[in-house]
Amino acid sequence: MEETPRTPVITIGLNAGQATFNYSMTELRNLVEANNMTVAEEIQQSLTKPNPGTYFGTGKVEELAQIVADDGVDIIIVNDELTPSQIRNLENGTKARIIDRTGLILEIFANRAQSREAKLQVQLAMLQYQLPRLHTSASQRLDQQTGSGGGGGFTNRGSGESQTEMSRRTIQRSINHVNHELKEITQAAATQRQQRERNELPSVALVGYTNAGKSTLMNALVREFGKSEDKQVFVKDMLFATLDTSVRQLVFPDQKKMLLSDTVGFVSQLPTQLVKAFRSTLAEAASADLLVQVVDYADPNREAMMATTEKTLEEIGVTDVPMITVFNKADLTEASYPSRVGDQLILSAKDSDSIAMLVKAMKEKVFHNYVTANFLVPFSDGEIVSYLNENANVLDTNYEAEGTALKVELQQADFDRFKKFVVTE
Ligand SMILES: Nc1nc2c(ncn2[C@@H]2O[C@H](COP(=O)(O)OP(=O)(O)OP(=O)(O)O)[C@@H](O)[C@H]2O)c(=O)[nH]1
Ligand SMILES: [Mg+2]
Repeated sequence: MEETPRTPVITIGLNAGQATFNYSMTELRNLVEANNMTVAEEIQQSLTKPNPGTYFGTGKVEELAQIVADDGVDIIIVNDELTPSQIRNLENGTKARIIDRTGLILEIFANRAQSREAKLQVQLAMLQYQLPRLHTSASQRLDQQTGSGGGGGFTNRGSGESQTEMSRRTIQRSINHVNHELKEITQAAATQRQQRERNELPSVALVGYTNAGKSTLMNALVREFGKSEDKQVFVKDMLFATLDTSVRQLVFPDQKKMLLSDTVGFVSQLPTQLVKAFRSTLAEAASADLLVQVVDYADPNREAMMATTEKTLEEIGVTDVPMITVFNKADLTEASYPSRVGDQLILSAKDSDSIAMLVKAMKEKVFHNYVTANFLVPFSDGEIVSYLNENANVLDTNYEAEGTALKVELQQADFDRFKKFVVTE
């Protein structure tokens, strides 16, 4: 397949002395490439406070205009979210199209969305991003119209206003429409989740910075412990490969079961519109019994990426779910793996000993309400024996005169249900 040529762009960031500045510019470069563009020139301006009108200082805007004219690059990507009027003023000053960080991330999500739900969620976020912008840019046009004098001031104002109002109404109507459709989809998902919760299976959610290897880990676990008909999830070396939540059931050789979910990755300053729109996708993490934070151990910016993940989890209201941290891609580093210290694991998703170590750690964390007991089940209650064989870890079975004698490791809830068959050794 022929690659479409990447569109060259200029990136620019405001350096206010924040420790994360360089990392955020690297991240912006990755976002640019994820959107099939390439950075022709990277510029920064040291300024403690943005200029309210143009975000950057007047000199910098002139410099940008010069580069645009000289290099023929006509898109400028700004590292932060700008106000609508800042975007407009910069566009006027540079004669280039301005895309802010939020707009860029929204574009990437829009290009990646596959499922109906993801598409609707992105659409909702985009509409919500447009709404205030539409208002201001339209009223600005209005100012220009009235300011330009001439006899038509009043009528122009009138038509301008009604046009804005009309566009606003159209967008608002679309928002309502999308919201309505999404509600139906998410209600179905919530019902499924409730059903699963009733099944009392513990749930584990893979979370973390985009491209860390969450989906690769999910696939490795499903390959070994999933049902044979379970599909593999999409894996690719790119930002935001996953935009949907997938849930799979894992069954271990001792009959213990858990639900594992894989979801959208994070990036710093994930637009609030997106976080809100993807709330239902991210709900899986919020309701999990355990989070597995996946970190790209081979990335020099991993500390900042972890901080980003923790901040995003806080933003979506996930604050007190226990967590283990997986430093993944150890095969690309000098570290020996797999290794584990407490709740921190260094491993590689491509290595089977690593997967075994991860499984052991996850099981320790979620299967703590298990007990081991001896049962004597009368032959007339054969269905209980079947139930235990399917749902518990039967360690020993003997057929005796009075019934089936079993030694079983089982959930406390099951133990309570079958208490009357318990015998002491
Ligand atoms: N060498 C190596 N590569 C890995 C490992 N785990 C994942 N990868 C690669 O890293 C890239 C991203 O993996 P994904 O599993 O798609 O990452 P993700 O965290 O699901 O990313 P998003 O869905 O985009 O948030 C792919 O090219 C994987 O093959 C690993 O342990 N070692
Ligand atoms: Mg993924």
